Amino acid sequence: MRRTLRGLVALACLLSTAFAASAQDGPAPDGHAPAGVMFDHLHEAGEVMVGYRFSWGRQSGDLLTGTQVTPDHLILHDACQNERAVGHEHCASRPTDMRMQMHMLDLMYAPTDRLTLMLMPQWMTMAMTMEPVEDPGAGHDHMDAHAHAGPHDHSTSGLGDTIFGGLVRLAGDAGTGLHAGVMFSAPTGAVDKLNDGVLTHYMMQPGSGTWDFVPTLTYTARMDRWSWGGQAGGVLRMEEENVSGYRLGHIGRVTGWGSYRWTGWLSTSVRVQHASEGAIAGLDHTGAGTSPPDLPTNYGGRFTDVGVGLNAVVTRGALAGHRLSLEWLKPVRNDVNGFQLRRTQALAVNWSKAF
Ligand SMILES: [Cu+2]
Repeated sequence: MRRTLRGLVALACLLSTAFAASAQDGPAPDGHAPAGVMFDHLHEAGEVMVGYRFSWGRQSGDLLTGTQVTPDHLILHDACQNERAVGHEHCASRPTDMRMQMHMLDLMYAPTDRLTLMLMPQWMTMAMTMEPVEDPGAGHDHMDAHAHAGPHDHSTSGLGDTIFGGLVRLAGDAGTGLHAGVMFSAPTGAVDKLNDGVLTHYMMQPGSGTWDFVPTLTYTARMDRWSWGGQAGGVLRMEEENVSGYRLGHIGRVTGWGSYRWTGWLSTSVRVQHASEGAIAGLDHTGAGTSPPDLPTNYGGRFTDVGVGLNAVVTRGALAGHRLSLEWLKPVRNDVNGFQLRRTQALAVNWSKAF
């Protein structure tokens, strides 16, 4: 009996030293936040990091009003209504599916332990499927006029906005603590992409068109195999309108996550995020004005997502220090302004290596 007890104590001591060692030696997979969180970590003085972030988002299926599915007759009569619209506009078409892809270069350099500089250029690709809205009250001629259209796709791609700035350590060290992100977004992405000769939907433009302030406050902590963190941040548009005469809504966002390290190279995470986004301000450029995403009032809302993620890091060998993380996000609540396609899922994938 006593021998068994002594054996257990020895095992416990051995395991705790192993855990302590795995928390200290080399890079830890949970040293970075889940893949969908940006501006989450700092570097030590002199360190450079090169990274690539990919994110994909999809909206499909129902057209929502607030949290509810929009009935067909409202899509036809209300979804394209606008105070500024001339006359009475009916929706001619509605989106049924939208895919967004972002490719981002993630460059970091820390001149001191307290400051890490970041530069993040991006490339955007957007694709949308639309279908005609049928008007049961219309005459036969009216139906024929739209009959040739059927579902159709249109897409845009191009350089997105360029994010740059610094992360400032307020307390703690490289792995844990509190830091502020003072980032800006330069309007390098286009806001004048056309579709059928008129300005395409705001959501299909690769850029915001305005200089934006992107502040964040991030807290991270760890204990043995557990780590957790939280971030509050936003996007504040610093100009009244862009070259196309409108301005996207401001965004506020809070997120919190917890992560468990299974081995020295692998951790998994759970995350909750809530975002609130304003409607579009300024002139509406809906030349045709015949589909919901052409109206500035059909943008923004309150969105809650839950994400599960996986972080891995190579701990030894020729590829030591290479990080790969992946996170899948599921919107659990969509509360949209106006009329909008339901957000269905999103994916974030990161690779990075520090030198
Ligand atoms: Cu980094």
